Amino acid sequence: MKHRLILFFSMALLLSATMQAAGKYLHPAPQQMSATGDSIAIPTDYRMYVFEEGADEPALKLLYSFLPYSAEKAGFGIYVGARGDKSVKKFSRNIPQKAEGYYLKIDDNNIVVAGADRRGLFYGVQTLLQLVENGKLPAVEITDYPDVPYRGVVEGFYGKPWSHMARLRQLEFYGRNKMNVYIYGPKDDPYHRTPDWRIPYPEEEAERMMELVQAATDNNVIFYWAIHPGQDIKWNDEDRDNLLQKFEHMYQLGVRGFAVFFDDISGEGTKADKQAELLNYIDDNFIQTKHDVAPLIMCPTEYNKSWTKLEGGYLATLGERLNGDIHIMWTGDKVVETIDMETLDFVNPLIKRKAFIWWNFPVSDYVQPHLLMGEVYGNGLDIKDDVSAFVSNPMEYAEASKIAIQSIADYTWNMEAYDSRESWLQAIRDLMPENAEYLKTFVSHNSDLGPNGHNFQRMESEEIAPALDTLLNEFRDNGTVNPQAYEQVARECKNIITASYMLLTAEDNRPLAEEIKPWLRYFRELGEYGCAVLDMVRTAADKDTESFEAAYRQAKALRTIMQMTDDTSNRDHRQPGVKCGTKRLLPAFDSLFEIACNK
Ligand code: 14T
Repeated sequence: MKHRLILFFSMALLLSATMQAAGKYLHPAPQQMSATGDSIAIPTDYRMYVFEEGADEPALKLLYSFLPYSAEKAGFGIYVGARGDKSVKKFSRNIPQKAEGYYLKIDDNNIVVAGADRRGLFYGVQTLLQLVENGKLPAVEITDYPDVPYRGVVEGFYGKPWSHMARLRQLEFYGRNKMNVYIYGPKDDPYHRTPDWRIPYPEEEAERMMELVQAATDNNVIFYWAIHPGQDIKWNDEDRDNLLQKFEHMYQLGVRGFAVFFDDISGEGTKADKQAELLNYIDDNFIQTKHDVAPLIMCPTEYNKSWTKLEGGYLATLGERLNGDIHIMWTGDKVVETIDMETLDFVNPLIKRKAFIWWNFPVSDYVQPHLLMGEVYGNGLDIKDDVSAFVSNPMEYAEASKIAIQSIADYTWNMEAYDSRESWLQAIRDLMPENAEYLKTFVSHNSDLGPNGHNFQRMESEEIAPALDTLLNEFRDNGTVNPQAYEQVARECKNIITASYMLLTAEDNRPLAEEIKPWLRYFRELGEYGCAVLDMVRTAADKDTESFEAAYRQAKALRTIMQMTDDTSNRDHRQPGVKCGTKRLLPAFDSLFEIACNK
């Protein structure tokens, strides 16, 4: 036993040392991985053993983009396939008995990528690509599979729907991050909601839908199309057929996943028995008869605990009546809340199945002036066996949402290994590889939601917070300046200004730079305001009245400019404006300004 433990720890050490030496942090983290030796150069002479399939198989397309097919006789063998394929028969014992799992082995003589199924194979190839560094591949053995069956995104926010280009970029990103669902359901697409849910897409939009479906397929993502009929649906045969006809239209466009949302409605449409009857009908007469369609998903009207009226029996009715294979969405104890075991202990028995989590983060449609680019934390790390899915409702800013989405990918793949900070830092590096330091500065001060109707809170500016507190307290209480704290805050203000113009002109992710442009301008003004306030503090402490006067006037002007930017940017019709640093920076600067004026 003791020896085994020692062996285990030395293996673990070897593993972390080797992976670090290889400079690689795989994400999502594999379930099991061991480093087995030195790295190998990416082979140039090899023979590939591949399963027979059309060249449009996504796993192969991806593989060939990096190792072109070769049937040459050579010493090095590359074995690629999924369980049941002749090409990987030798390794079938190594393939995990888990949906979407894979076995990956790299050594001096072979590369083996063996999936439990086609999607698992695709994920194995994704991992292989991620392992490449400087023309080398580490010798490793990996056994991997996801914790949560469905992982992905529901485009389900109010506000400007994502652009076509943004969606194409997302789908590729989901594939890379081993996410398998995208649910199309933007509240402001008229063909999704009342009253036009009955009408087929015009030709141009239909064309784009087909492109999206294709992009999803290429990335092994299930494209779900959601309908939101509840505000005006009549519980009669005519509307039932309208809905089925719309689904048939979407099926013709290539859609193979369907969802019906009954959230945020009032009146007749909210009746559980009617909803269940309709959904079972759709399930029996459409989903099941097509044979190539993913399970039906529904979003209930009472989609969170705080809105649940147990006496009314709404959820119990759904739980009892809905066909067992229909998924029921759930946002948690509130509209916006983290998910833990207690959340699921409440809902799962009621709905008689595992909840399909619709997580309302990083959606910002209720706090439009804020960007939610902070760490993803607070969800239970022990809930993998109690959810059927975990999908994120993002911001209308698709690129900016990728920080949270990538962390949700990491979390849902391997909860035990999930480290919110590491995942966040990696997401920042991936999003803007050339400007990661600047992006980190920006997002460090862009996660607070401010006061909001859902009372959801996120931390912000944690690294600089102690210095801000020290500076503020000593200046308020004694009129003195703490030199270390002052230095640290001054440096951060300069970093903020630098980050702002570096990101405005960054070339490594133009779409992101465009999305966050108004915030970048405001961010720079905030940094400049901070510098001016620090000048006020210093000159006040020095009793240098003349310099203080100049600093005061500058700070005041900059604060006015910030207000102007807030008043003229991001003209959302409900909640216009831009805000950054609302949790710590801005309140601290404003307080320092006040105190300095009263000294
Ligand atoms: F379907 C639900 F799970 C859901 O969350 N629905 C909406 C969603 O589209 C929106 O993006 C999200 C965040 O604002 O919240 C739900 O919408 C609401 C929530 C409210 F509390 C709309 C009005 C509310 F008062």
